[in-house]
This record gives sequence, structure tokens and C-alpha cells, in this order.
Amino acid sequence: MISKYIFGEPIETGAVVMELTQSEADFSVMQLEVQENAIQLSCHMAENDIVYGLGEQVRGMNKRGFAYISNATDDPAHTENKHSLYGAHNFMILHRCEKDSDGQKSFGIFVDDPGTVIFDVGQTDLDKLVITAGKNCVIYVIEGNNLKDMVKQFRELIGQSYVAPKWAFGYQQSRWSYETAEEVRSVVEGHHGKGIPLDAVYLDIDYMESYKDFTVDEEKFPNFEEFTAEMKEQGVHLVPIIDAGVKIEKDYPTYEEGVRENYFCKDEDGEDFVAAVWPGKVHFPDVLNSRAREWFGGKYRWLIEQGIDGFWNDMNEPAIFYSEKNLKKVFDEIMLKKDENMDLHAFFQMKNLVVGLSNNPVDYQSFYHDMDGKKIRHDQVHNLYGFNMTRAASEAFDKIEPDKRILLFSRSSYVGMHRYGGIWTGDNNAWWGQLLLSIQQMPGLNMCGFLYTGSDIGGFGSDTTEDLVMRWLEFGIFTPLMRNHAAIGTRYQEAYQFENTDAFRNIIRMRYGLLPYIYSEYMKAVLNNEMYFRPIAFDYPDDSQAFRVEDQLMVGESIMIAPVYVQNAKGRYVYLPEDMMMVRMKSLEEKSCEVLHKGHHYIDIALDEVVIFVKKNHMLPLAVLDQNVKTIADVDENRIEWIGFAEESAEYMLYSDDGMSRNYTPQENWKKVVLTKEELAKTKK
Ligand code: MIG
Repeated sequence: MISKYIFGEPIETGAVVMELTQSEADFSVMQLEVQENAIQLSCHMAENDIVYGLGEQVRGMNKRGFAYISNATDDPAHTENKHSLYGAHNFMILHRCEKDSDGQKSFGIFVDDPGTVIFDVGQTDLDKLVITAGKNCVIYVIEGNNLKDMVKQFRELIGQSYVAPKWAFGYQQSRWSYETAEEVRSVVEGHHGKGIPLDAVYLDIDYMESYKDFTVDEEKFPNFEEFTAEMKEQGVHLVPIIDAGVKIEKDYPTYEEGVRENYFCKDEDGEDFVAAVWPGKVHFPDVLNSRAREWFGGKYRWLIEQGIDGFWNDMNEPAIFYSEKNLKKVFDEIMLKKDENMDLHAFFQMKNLVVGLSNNPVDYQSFYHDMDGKKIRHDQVHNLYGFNMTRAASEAFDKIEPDKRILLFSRSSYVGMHRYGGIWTGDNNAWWGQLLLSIQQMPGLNMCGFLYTGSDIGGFGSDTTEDLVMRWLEFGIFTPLMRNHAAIGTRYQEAYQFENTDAFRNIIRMRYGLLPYIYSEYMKAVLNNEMYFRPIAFDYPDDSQAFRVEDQLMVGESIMIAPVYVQNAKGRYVYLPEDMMMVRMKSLEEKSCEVLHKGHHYIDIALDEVVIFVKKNHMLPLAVLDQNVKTIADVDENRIEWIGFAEESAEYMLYSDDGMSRNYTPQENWKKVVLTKEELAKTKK
């Protein structure tokens, strides 16, 4: 049961698709305090209560013990002291452990407020949950006691998740600084030449002419359309980046049209707001305005016509290096101090002024949207910008390619954007702790509808190491978005750059072997409003130990994973919530199975090994691959080897489709397979 509560005069965000009427009952799951400019909700958390959700955030799967602030922020250091990352995912579940919650029920809560929302989950008071939202918002409450069911209800409320083309479930390589077509060719050759499958190469900002959206630098990428076709012949898709800011430059059509038609955000004087990002000075398309959204989305057509079928939207918090007005102010203040004999206080003040130029809250309060006739100050709808930039593209794709899926994902997002595209988790670092963070972020993101997601494998910032990339890949083979990406200036980290090519090839090939499973489970999660990644307690709610596990995940209906994320570890402790069959893989061809009992185990996991745990009476398909599989298109989904753990028999619903059209539901896409224990034993080598 979902109850809806309206406070003040909320802005329509587009997060929710289901029409509900205002609840007649009073708001009662938390104490409500209506303040002058905010509403505050609070409640007690008993010792064993757990909070799940909040999507893209720092820290563990159980969110207790910190305050999380929904305020989309471009911050490339995802350390545990940060309160905000790129997304605003205001859904959480307070799971009450029945035995100490005095009959209080668990509940899920979604705060539909596009401005700043604070979830203080026991930071101020260990046992108190306090949510602070703006005075104009809608709050949805889902009461229940079943975690999976509460999530399903929420997901029905917010609508079906985005489906990526099947090729985007292959391995993808990116780096900020692939400068030329020649370099991209060598990346493809680096993989395919060594038998490492690869489906896509990303084009970061360097492909553009002076970082101008919807342009291609002719010198670095001559005959772009031919180049796109050349790559396609090798089965490789090019995925260009699109940034939010439009460069201010005379005769640049996107700029000229935007100015002429009033498609850009305005400052308080009604002038086009000026910020600076990669292209230098830019205007921001007012994607919260339906006309501007249609225009900006339509711009992607030019690239699609040249054979492009995937995009990533960046810098759409929107990130601001500085605003023109604030820069001037800061300069003036510093100039005043120029002749002063500066004391330390003044020095730090000056330094902070300069550091504070980027992503400054005052700038976000100084420009405006025209939400179809309503003038709204940006900070009140800040968290909707990335969402609507992505929606702009997606709505345009519906017109340009109504029957075809196009890959689309974004850095910034709000609940609701999951219907239009996926996300990647932004600028992480090549640190072991960031691999753990990535594991822990997945279930919260899935709760909020973001299924097509993954982190920058190997780490974006900082120099990586061979073992970190390998361990990260061993987790990455399970994330729907499996992309290796690194920042300019860091060590090269493509799979072929390292000594042990065989191990990298074997691990990446496992992804292609797992494709029938990953794709089936992804589609089930989409079509049934379920989570592809779950904390294990979601599947074993009667097992109090399962609630304590922070570093293992259920993936789809048949398996559990326990990735290694510690430097130099030769294995790890794993908790099995029931008897499971451990499958140890050095490669798709070299694997062994062993049944392990419920309980705690230390499992040896060598650097080049992947271990998965199959649930009792479950099985999974593995595609049998030729040695020369280069892309997803080379995977023969009819040659399947079944891995299963059955007392008597196990069954599985296999899903497959052409991977390209948008017709997902026909009956013939589904195939039910039932195998007995004996049959399963035979399929095993
Ligand atoms: O300020 O386009 O998160 O993936 O490589 C950095 C360059 C801008 C941030 C993205 C990252 C991308 C980078 N971008």
C-alpha cells in the first residue's frame, strides 16, 4: 500500500508515473514537524533496525551512521566524509527488526523534492532518523514487512527502467584522452588482437572541436561517418560524450539557435546565464523547459545520422568551474588585498575564495528556469537537471529511432531518470576502498530503478595497479554497465596493458559466457520491477546473520557473489545463508564445483579466479564460447552449458531477444528450462 502526502505547492518532477490521490489518513510513520521553510520528519531506530537505499551515496549498504544530502555535486573524491555525490535518490527503507521494534512496522519513504533533502540516518543521534525536506514536496510512504515487495511497489510507482541495447552488455573501454581515430583503432586492436572481447570504445571530450557539443574535430577524426562504419565492421560501437554546457561562440549553430530561441537558462537580469566549464564560457540549455528540451534532444540526431548509437551525458549536475559574475567578484576582492601586508587569516580567506569558485551554491541561486511558463530559481530544482538533459535525449531518440534502442546514461540523475537511461557512478579513484564502495552502491541504485549502471572499472583518478584492475573486473563482469575508464594523466589501464594478458582475457570472456544469464536477469528486473543486485538479507529475511553482511550481493535469481576488494588478499570470508554450490572459475573452460554448507567460510580466491555461489535448486546458463569471440554478436546463445545445484531438479526462465528492437515482451523471447539433478551432473565437464 502506498500513501501520498502533499506539502505546500510542490513542483512536478516527473519522478512518479502512477496517479494517486492524497491520503486521507494522517502522516504517521514518522513524527512530522512543519517549519517555516522546511518540513522535518523523525523517528526512533531500534538497535537492529537497518536503513537501505538512497542510491548513489558513500558508505555501506546499511546507511545508518551518517547524514546523506541529496544535492547533485561534481566531486571527484568519493571519500566517506562526503555527503553528496552526483545523484539525488530520495528513497529509503527503514527495515525494522521485529523483535525489538515494539510492533512498529517497516516502511519505505520517497521524498519527491528536487531541491536539497537531508537524510540524517543516525549521524546526529545514533538512534534517530531525521529527514529534512523543503516545504513544498510530495512524500510517498510504503508500509510493509517484506523488503522485496516494498521495493517492487516503489518501482511500480516510478515506472519501468530503461533497457540498453544488448551490445552494451559487452565489455567497454574508455579513457579521457583518446585523442584521435588512430588511437581508437589501436585500442580496438589492442583488445581484439589479443583475443580480448570488446564491444565499445568511448569518445571523451577530446573528439569535439573546442569541446563544442555536436561537433567532431575533423583533424583528429577525419571522415567521422566512415570511421564509425569502420568500427562497426569490427563490431565496435563508438560512444561520444555530451556535456551540459554549450560554448559561447559566434556562428556556432547550437549557441546561435539557443540564444535566438531563448533556450538557455537566464540570470536574474534576464540575460543568458554565463558559467565556465570545459569549453570555456557556456550557457546551460534550459532542459526543464519542454521546448528547449525538444531542441537540445534533437541535436543528437546529427551524430546518430553518422552511425552513432550510444551516448553518455556528463557535467550535468550541472558542474560549474566558475560563473562569470562570481569570478569578477572574487578578482575584485583579491585585488583589494593586493597591497595589504597579508596575514594568514587573509591568506586563507583568499584561498577559499578561489577554491569556492567551483560549484558555488550562490551561483546555483543565481539562474532561472522557465518551466513552461513558471520562472523557477535553479537551486529549487537543482537535482532535476541531469534527469532532464537525459530525458531530452531519450525523447528525441523515440522520434529519431522509434524501434531501436540507443545506449544512454548520465552522470547526474534523479529518481525518474531511470526510465530514460542508466548512470555511471562518476569519478571514483583507483583505490581498493572504491571497489568496495562500488559493490555497496549497487543495491541502493537498483532500489531506485537504476539498473543499467556500473563504476569506472580500475578506477578513474590516480594510477591503478594490475591487481586492482583484475579484482575490479572480477566484480565488473556482473554489472550491467561494464566499462573500464580512466582520467587523463593517469596510468594506462586497458586490459592489454598488463603482463598477465591470459588472465584478463579469461575474466572478460566470463562476462560473455555469463551474457545469457545477465541479460535474462536484467530483463526480469526491468519487466517485473525487481532488483538485479540485492543485499543478501533481501533473499533471506529470516536469517539475522544475513542482515549483517555488507560485502556480498545476490545477482539475479540464481547466484550470490562475494568479490575480493582487499589489496593482497588471497581470499576472503564469505557467509552462506544456506547450502550453496560454489563454482570456481579460472576461465569459462576451467572450472570446478563444490557444495558448501550454510555458515561462515574462508574461501581462497586467487588473483585470476572468479567464484560464484549458486542457490539451492537454482541454475544458470553459461554460453559456450568459441576461442575467437570478439563481441556480443559472436556469442551463440543456443550453445548453452547449465550450471546448477539441485536436490531433485531446478528450473530457469531464459530470456533472449534481438537486443536492438524495443519489443521486449513477446512470448517467444522466453524459454523455460527444467533439468534434473542427473541432467545437471551430465552437462558439467
Ligand atoms: O571535469 O570529460 O565524470 O568520466 O572523463 C571532468 C572528462 C569531466 C568528468 C567525467 C569523466 C570524464 C571527464 N569529465
